[in-house]
Amino acid sequence: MAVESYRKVETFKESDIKTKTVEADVLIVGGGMSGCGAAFEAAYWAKAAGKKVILVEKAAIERSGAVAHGLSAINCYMGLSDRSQFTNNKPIALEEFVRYVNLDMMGVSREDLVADYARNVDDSVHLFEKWGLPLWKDENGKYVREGRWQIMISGESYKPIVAEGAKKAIGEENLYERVFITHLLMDKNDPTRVAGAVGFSVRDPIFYVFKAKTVIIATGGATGLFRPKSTAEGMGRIWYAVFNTGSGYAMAIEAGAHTTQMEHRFIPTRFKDGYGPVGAWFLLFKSKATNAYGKDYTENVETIAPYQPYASATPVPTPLRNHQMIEEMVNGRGPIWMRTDEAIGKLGAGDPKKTKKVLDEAWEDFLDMTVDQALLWAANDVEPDKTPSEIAAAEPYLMGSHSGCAGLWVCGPDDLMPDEYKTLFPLQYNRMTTIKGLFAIGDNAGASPHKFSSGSFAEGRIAGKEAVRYSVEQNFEPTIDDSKVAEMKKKVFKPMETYEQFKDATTAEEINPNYLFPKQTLWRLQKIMDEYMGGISTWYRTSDAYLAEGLKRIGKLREDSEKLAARNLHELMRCWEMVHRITVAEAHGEHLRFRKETRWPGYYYRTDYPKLDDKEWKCFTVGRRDPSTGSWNLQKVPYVQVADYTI
Ligand code: SFD
Ligand code: AMP
Repeated sequence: MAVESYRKVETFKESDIKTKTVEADVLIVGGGMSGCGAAFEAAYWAKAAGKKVILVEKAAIERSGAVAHGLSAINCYMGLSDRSQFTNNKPIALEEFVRYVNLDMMGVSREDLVADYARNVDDSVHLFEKWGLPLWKDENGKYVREGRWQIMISGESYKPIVAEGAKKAIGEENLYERVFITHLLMDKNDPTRVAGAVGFSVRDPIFYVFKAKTVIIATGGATGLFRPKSTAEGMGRIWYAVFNTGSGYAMAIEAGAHTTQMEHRFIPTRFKDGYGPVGAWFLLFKSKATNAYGKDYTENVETIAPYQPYASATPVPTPLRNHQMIEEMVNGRGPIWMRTDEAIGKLGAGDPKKTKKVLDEAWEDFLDMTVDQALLWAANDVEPDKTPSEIAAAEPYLMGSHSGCAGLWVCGPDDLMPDEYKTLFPLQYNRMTTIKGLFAIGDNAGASPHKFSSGSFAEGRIAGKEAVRYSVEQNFEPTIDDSKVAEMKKKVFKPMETYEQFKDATTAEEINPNYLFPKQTLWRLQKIMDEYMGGISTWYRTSDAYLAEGLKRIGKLREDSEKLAARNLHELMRCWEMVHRITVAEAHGEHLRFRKETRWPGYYYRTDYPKLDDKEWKCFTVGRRDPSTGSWNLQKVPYVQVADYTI
């Protein structure tokens, strides 16, 4: 689509919009890493069972989602080839990884889910290699490890390679691209069971009704909730995928699914302004980061001493590493510098050939994954072997696949899921949410972080297989309430009607008391979240009183979102992205309010409960928004250690 067409005014009356109904057994929403994994695996089992799998994506899967512009590492790879180790109930060989993930979450994670994707992930990585992804190899033909669990790739084309695999598996005819999903459909005869989803084409005036026995949500995390550091012409330059606007979370919440750990967020430490990731520098190049006075602040163990036993973990948990850095900045010892010059100097050891190799790898790291960072270096004449580069903590992102674990409560594998969880939530299909037939994967599955790209794909495969099993075993035909669908269609296209109705009531299009555009809604949301819910302007600090006020303001914004206006289909998508973001923001606020402690300093601080409180809060928060009243109910769910390790 040409740039002009985003700006062009082309509204449609609801009556001029065609409705297309598509039937399937398994509907996958989102064609990112986890969605592609789900498609690949579901297609295999569906073929044998005579079932139909479709995938719906708001963009084009070849370059969509977090991996759209490539990656330079696969951050989840176990390197365990002997699968016979996993036949016992306990994930013996994976204990080290599960321990690492759990400590990184400051003691609270769904170890059953973590062990489950981890025991399956290697196979997916080998598949990527078979499909043509170049993995770095050393002189002995072994993968080059960035760190203990991370391996290096030349991954600019990672997503096209993975997408091709998924596309071939399900068949082009079952792929619906540039279709934005807005709502889930519940079954007419059983409102606790999912029966499909609705959405619209962002290119043509078509309303889609997808009728399906089971739905897998794979729409990534939620970005753009908080005011970002990038402003004005840099707006939109953030670390995580701008395309991921919390759709899966929001749609599941609106349908009454249980959420977990939605107070959790990820604050990535990144190269300032370009958002270049730091992992390769810390782990592969063994770089140090220092404060303005040249001191390696990670040696400041007293800063994190109050957060034992987690502070003694190796590596120090991600939030605590952030905390060490933030303390430097807050106390006037910033800016913080990644000592790229020293690291390259050490690795090059005075040998020009060696130095050139390291330099090439350093540039490739960004060119493969965060091309903007490479451009920023080039634009500023940065020679990383000569000068250090500034790093900083970014704005918060809600996600469940990186070092963040916000998401939905899902069923674990039968052999690993603790009885406590089985009793509380009697679910029978791995990765199914508390809504019958609705599965959640990747960023959408909560309390199970560190999946990254590969683990998300592997988790998609787990869910894809289970969704087909569900569609075979559950003997029902989804029934759709036609009058509800008609209502939804009206609602979905309302922003266009609002615009047409009121556009002449102003001489300045953007200033109109009758409507608001999505961008204006975005700014208002980001201001509320930033100032009341622990964004960058308060150094991630909040309290009950601030949260209460923030939630009140989110409530008003939700009311006003009824008046969103759209001038074309693209802007209509922006409207619905905002509606989804508002629901996720509310969930975040409710969960933050419920957990009365500071469990993840460096991610956020409760100034009224500044301490970590293992006695009361070493547990999951689980929430549910009542779909009919909109009120939230939160509960504690005990954390259960599954793997055999000691802290
Ligand atoms: O360096 C709708 N990630 C990294 N993973 C790694 O393995 N190695 C790395 O090097 C990584 N790094 C990294 C990473 C991400 C980013 C942005 C950068 C650097 C700059 C993390 C992984 O990418 C991430 O964990 C997975 O991709 C998560 O998978 P998933 O499936 O949960 O999300 P997705 O891939 O973004 O896909 C979501 C899809 O949904 C679509 N979508 N479609 C229809 N209707 C709607 N309403 C929709 N809403 C969203 C999206 O378009 C997208 O296709 S590093 O930092 O660690
Ligand atoms: P990042 O580039 O920050 O996304 O990190 C990539 C991978 O390296 C993730 O698995 C991180 O958890 C890990 N990582 C990043 N920095 C460090 C560090 N200083 N110590 C240990 N692990 C790290």
